[in-house]
Amino acid sequence: LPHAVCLGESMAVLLPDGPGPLETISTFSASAGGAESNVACALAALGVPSAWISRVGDDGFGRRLVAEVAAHGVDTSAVAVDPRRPTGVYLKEIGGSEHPNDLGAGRSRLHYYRAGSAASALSPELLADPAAARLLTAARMLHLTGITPALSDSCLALVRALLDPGRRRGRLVSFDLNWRPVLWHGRDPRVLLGLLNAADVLLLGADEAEAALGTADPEVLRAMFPSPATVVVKDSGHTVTALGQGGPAVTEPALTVEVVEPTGAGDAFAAGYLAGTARGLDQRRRLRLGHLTAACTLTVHGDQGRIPPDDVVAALLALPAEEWA
Ligand code: KDG
Repeated sequence: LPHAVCLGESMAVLLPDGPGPLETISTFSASAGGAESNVACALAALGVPSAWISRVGDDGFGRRLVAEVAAHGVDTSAVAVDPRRPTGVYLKEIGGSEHPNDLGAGRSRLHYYRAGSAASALSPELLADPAAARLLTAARMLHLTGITPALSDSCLALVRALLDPGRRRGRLVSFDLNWRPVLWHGRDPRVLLGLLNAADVLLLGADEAEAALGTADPEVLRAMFPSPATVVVKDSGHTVTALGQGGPAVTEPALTVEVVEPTGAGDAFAAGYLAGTARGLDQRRRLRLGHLTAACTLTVHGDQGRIPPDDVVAALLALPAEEWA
């Protein structure tokens, strides 16, 4: 049975074969992606038994998603198949061509085709599903993100139900803000404030916190969310600060790596931090394991990096401060 359950939508991903606006692209390669399933895969790679709960359509993209996540050793027994709605899709647009509509070198944009998707029909009914209930009852950790409540009212109701103190049974809930403004069009993102405050561990990207919450100052964010035991603020990839309740702030710099492709690095950080929490590491080593896992993803194409062997990880976590990063 899983130690950690990650719940949320994953999608088929279509990556263009080169830079340029979509009107110029004729070849895309297909893969799979989604914040919460990325975390589940990276947790499994770090030796933390994990499960991913979601819904997919009764289509090839859905079957591919489930197969790919399961191939990482993640329990997918509670992924429901919806016969009436499709699996969501996103396309990536990458800047760097000469075309007048180009985004600009170094910039990229996700285009979602996920309105009315199978996962957007997730709802509190999930809690009565025996497969999902079995995993949730066993799990000591539940990982959620700010993407799910943006998808639909029923998804928001599910996230609220999962955060309800009466249902937690001592399970640690982590919540990554994962701010996706385009998904909130026509919906009120202020609901996020109550959700964030109901978690035990809050993971906030500094640029996302600035955009969604008006500040990236760790102390201000700590005061804004009094409930979570730990608030973790990730400063645009360079340093991460964890603030407990009343304890001193712990700040740890990222490893310096050659970035190949950043997608999924935030999810990898979350998985490393949570795996460190599951192992009972101190705060600094949790942050280091987060940075290390993120570095593995930053240095490859695709959302999943290869984690080094256990003895290498242990040696890196134990380095004196002046030799780290
Ligand atoms: O987190 C990296 C991607 O997998 C993610 O951005 C796609 O889940 C995704 C979303 O909804 O944006």
